[in-house]
Amino acid sequence: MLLYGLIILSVILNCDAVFYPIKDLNEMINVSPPEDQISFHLYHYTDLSVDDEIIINNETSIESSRFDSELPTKVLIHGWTHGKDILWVREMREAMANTRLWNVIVVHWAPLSHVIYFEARLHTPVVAKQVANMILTLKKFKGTNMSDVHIIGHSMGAQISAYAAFKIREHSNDTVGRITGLDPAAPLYEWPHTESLDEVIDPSDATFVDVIHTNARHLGMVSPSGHVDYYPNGGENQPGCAFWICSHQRAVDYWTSSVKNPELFHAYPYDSWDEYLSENVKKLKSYPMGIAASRSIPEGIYYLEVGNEFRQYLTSVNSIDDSWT
Ligand SMILES: [Ca+2]
Repeated sequence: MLLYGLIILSVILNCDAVFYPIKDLNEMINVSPPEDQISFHLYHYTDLSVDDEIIINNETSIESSRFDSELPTKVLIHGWTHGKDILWVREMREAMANTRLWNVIVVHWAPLSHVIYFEARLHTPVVAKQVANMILTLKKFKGTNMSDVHIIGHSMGAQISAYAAFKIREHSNDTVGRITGLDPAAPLYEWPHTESLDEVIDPSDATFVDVIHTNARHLGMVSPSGHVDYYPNGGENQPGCAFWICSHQRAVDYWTSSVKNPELFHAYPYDSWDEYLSENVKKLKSYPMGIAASRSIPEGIYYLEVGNEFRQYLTSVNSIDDSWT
């Protein structure tokens, strides 16, 4: 019954999942996925059409890459059914690499993410472990300071970010500088409820944890799970979206557009969305959402209205624009 329930869940969340091969439940739980199906790709503004693969414990792969040890490092992690070359990852990595401010490394775990949701969830600890190993490889060969590492993950990738940071601390006692959760996945993380937060994003995972909720209560977590939690348009449904998956994807659109214009989003620390809406002229001080957020922002929850102003910063809107007019 459990397996059938999980299959139905996968179908609800993504119709493509019905085409994935269904393995025996015992095989899913007991067989560890091969670690070589997770790879790491550095992108550099000098030529964004090619990447330099970073290989765990392989100094040559780093020395021959365009990794710059003088710059902080941003690590991007996709979620379920996605991979490094899906449109939103391409657009995000290019926007970030073009700033020339950071090393930009994309985690590619597509071979393990293109399975039913439950099986992908079982793969995430291995992905997180390898992300931690990759980051510790940078520390080992390039002296990367963990406080200069910022992991950005969408959906299941946000949860992997948190667990990778947990594994880094477990291994080296270092705390990662920042984690950004872009609508962190709720199914099998927030519901059903689990007591342990080891594999779930929370403020203990990094010096600064910021979270953007765009499909809260559905595909994304509703609970505040960072030092700073943003709920654009109330956090549950986004304008132009008729389906959950569209609102869920909006978090990456908002993030990438904030990279292009760090002053695009102004959020306010109201106690609720209704309170935000009730005050036409905002009396409270605003704070940035997106790339410009930092540990200096007072901890708490933030609300803001987002219309279609972000679209001008994207070559195409990655979400399913099912009702946008
Ligand atoms: Ca955690």
